[in-house]
Amino acid sequence: EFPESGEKKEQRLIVVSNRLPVTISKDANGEYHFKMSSGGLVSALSGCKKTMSFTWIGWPGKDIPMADRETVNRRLLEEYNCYPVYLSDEVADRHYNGFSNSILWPLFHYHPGEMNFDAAHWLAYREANMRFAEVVSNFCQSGDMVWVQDYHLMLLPMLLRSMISGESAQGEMVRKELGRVKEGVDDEVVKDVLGMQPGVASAPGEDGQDEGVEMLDDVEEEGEPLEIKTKTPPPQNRRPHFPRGLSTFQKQEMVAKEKGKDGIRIGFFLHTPFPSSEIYRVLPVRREILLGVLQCDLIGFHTYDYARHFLSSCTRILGLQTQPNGIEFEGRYAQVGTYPIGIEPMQFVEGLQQEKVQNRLKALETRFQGCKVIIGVDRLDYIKGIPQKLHALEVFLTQHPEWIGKVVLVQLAIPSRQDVEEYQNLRACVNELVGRINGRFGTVEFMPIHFLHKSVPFEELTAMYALADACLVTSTRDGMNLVAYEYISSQSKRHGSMVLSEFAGAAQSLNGSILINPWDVQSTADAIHAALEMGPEQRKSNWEKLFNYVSKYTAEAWGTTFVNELTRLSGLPPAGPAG
Ligand code: ADQ
Repeated sequence: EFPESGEKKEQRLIVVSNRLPVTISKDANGEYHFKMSSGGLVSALSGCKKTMSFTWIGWPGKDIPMADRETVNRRLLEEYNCYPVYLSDEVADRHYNGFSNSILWPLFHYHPGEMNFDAAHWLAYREANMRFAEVVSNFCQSGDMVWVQDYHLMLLPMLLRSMISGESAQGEMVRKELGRVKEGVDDEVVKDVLGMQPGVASAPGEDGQDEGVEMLDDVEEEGEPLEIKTKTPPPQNRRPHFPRGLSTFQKQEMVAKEKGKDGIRIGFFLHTPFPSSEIYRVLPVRREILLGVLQCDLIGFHTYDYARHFLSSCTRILGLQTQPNGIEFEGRYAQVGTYPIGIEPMQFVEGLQQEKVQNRLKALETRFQGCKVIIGVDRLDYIKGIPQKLHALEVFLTQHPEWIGKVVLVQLAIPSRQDVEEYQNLRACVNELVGRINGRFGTVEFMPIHFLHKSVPFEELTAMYALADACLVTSTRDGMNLVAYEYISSQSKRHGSMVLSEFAGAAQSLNGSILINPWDVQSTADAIHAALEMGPEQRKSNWEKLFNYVSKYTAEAWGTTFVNELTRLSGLPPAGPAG
């Protein structure tokens, strides 16, 4: 499309993530301050920003009083290209700590035992996704690309699609249910809303209105084996008359065109693993979550296995037929692909040149002279396999006492999700193990484990990475694991060994690492030994392979590849529109 000026209209990209990359604070004088964070996603999108007009939509991390919102919103948009989605504290807490981190997170990382399903968390998850959909649908225009990030927002593609097109009744259905669910979530209402399993079909409202809710009518028309049933016919005045034989996709586009919101492409990327369908099917709302993302044009995962698990869950749970690279749903084709994320290695390479970092590195080298250093850097999360790492070190030191006093593990653990009970239990467990191992192998002069439960600044992190002779990643499941990438980027001099769990997505890419099964304590202990004893030539050749990969598959390349692919897609099934 060309605007009147004759210049090519700039492609607009809207990135949606749970948290905005800006932290807002208010000082004693009531003045607001904003601080941009430098997370991986921020650098990943730097490439797209060069060629597109770019806006980021997300939760700002706190509720802002109504009276201040206008000022805060304006500054966020003008200074940071950010647009906030406000959530009440309770919805935010249940959405983030409740459903996202106590239900989806454990399940997606093969910890069903840690999953605490709670109907009120589910309602809050839907409500938060609905708030996001409202903000995004108001914001977006014809031809926009919307890229939704991660497991916090898996209903958003469906809700957004229904809002921009007004075609699918699902969004309205959820809104109607949630309209009856006031904050504080009443148990009777929860029972009422969830009493309509299977699927998400709703009973007609109790509030006297007989506005029926139509669910996935086209899917039934097209003979898909979904269990969801139409309850009552839709009110005639809500939908235009469509010529016979149009697919849902075509109908959605017709309505969206009238609203000036047609041709909007939606992408979704999952940063965690997508588990095997045998694990995924444990989720009480397994259908809803799948249906939530199926309205996308492009669905991305870190690895081929995650993509395959997603497709087989669609087959087994929704009865849909899939292609190796996607799935046709309601006349739209959702392409499914693998887009392994990376980092910006030059940030570490250049960071290492800074005088401050060099001075710190020298000081650390003096401190640890005559002693090899193994580094571990993890959020304190049960998926990171920190207890397994400590057990393996204990076995290694028991079997190789000649190394006692000659190797230390520096374990940096960034505090994470401390409001969730499982994380508090993990912290106690790790503290106990560190104490036990240090008590057993330590002396007055020497401690085998240096455990820091805090976030460390970039300069310190880079110096630690450069110092270490080996890096130990023992995740029991991990979408990708960027720590491995950061370590490799900081090792141009030492060529340290990378010991990497085969259960981290990174294991599929980082050829040149020593792969381990963290559940196998003996082989992990053996890998620690091999890493420490490896000769310089082998280390150099491993590192060159690894660094080559890390330099090529950067965060920026990841963002650009995904967005370019999304730009290319029409939403139509490969063989043309169905019906
Ligand atoms: P995370 O689970 O957070 O990310 P990871 O990819 O390893 O895991 O990234 C962690 C980041 O936190 C790294 O940049 C690291 O430097 C930093 N960090 C960790 N501990 C720190 C400490 N003590 N001090 C300072 N910084 C620290 C999720 C998925 C991953 C996936 C990413 C990106 O769980 O599997 O790789 O998203 O998709």
